[in-house]
Amino acid sequence: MKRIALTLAATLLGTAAMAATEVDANGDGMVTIEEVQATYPEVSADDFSAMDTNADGALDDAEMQAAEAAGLLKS
Ligand SMILES: [Ca+2]
Ligand SMILES: [Ca+2]
Repeated sequence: MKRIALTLAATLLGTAAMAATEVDANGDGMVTIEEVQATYPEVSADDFSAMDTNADGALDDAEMQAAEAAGLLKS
């Protein structure tokens, strides 16, 4: 049961996790300003601060999703 639940969760989260993993160069699950700017050079420190809604200095999946939804990250 546990394995099935984890597989389902991974499937459901798979799409949401894609955005962050593309930008997360070192794969630690958090996206720093350096990693954002490597993919989106036009993102300024102010833009990054606006995306980092919990102000921990890095973007998690939820913050990446919110930034994309808000149009702050344009590929
Ligand atoms: Ca990272
Ligand atoms: Ca954050």
